Amino acid sequence: MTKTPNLKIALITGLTGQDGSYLAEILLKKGYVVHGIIRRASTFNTARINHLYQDPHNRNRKLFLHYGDLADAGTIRKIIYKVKPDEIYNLGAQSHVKVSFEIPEYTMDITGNGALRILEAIRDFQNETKKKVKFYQASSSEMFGSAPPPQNENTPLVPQSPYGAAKVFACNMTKLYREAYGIFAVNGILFNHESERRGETFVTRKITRGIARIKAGLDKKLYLGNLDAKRDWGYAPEYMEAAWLMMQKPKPNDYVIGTGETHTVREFVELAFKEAGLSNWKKYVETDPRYYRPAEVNILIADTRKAKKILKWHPKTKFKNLVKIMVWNDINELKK
Ligand code: NAP
Ligand code: G4F
Repeated sequence: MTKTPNLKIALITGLTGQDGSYLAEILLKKGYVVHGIIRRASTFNTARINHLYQDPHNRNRKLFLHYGDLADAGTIRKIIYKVKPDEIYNLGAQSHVKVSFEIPEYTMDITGNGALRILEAIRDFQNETKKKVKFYQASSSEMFGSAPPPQNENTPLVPQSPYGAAKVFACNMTKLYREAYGIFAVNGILFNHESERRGETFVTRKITRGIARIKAGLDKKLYLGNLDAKRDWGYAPEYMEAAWLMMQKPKPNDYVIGTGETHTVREFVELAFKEAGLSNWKKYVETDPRYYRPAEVNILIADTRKAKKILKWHPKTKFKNLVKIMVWNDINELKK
């Protein structure tokens, strides 16, 4: 791999996901060369990054894609040795909490062990080449589980799902490799963040897509699970800026990122229907036990004092505006 002098090189796992696509945009704008690991699929999985794609024949291209999988240590290692990244962002995961109850072992392998595979490769790469590589782990507020809010970097981790437990493992390994081997490794403990690119089965996007379909006359009902759960919802692109900031500090550390505000799923539903001009949401929404989880995280509220003080990071998009952005995006998408 030829290295263009003075350009920082980033490697992103989970490039094709919501966060990976925003992070790639941010890093390309900052002048990075970006490498992303993507999974082979029988259908295209690159919709979120198609606008960033650069022809492999373009000699000045800054975005490179590599096939790989977090289950496959050998390929991950090969890519790291080939790319020689300055910064690795591990955003790849089986990221759906409800699904993690159905495929717990797989979730642990990808969401938990995936991080360890990268850390081990970094350890060897640094030892052999003496080149420093920084590591970002996409940790999650789901790790707090049943710990009472507000939650910060010192709050005990009491996960309530296989996904949460897998993230705790990856978070602990990240801390351990920082302390034991001196690797620049950080945990970004991010609370729920949403956007127009949010996966369609997470509750916010499920609601806004459902509303668009009801408004267009395609569906009559929207079926949801627990409407009483409370989440601290922010806007995804701002959270990826925070991830980058953590990697630019002189010393590695862990940071909680969120808005400090919490809302029930019911509040999201009510506001989103109202925004779309459908005033009586109860006419359209039904609860279905299949969307309930065997264990639930009841309430999340971020205490972001550390990020505000050290990273100078502040959330900008308020809850009401986030709902508005997502509702109109889905209504307009459907019209297209
Ligand atoms: P997402 O949209 O579900 O994206 C997950 C990414 O991981 C996708 O690119 C996916 O590839 C990839 N992936 C899945 N399994 C993989 C495997 N076996 N090997 C390699 N890549 C694999 O998630 P997101 O919302 O962008 O979240 C990014 C990261 O932050 C995740 O680790 C998530 O757990 C964590 N997180 C998210 C939030 C949030 O609110 N969004 C909050 C805290 C932490 P495909 O496109 O091929 O499926
Ligand atoms: O949108 P959700 O599926 O997100 P959840 O479980 O909070 O997880 C997300 O945020 C985590 C950060 O805390 C990330 F780490 C994780 O990767 C993911 O991005 O569900 C939010 C709430 C839950 O309480 C759920 O029980 O909405 C409730 N809910 C109610 N009805 C529903 C539904 N969730 C989904 N997905 N689908 C429903 O029909």
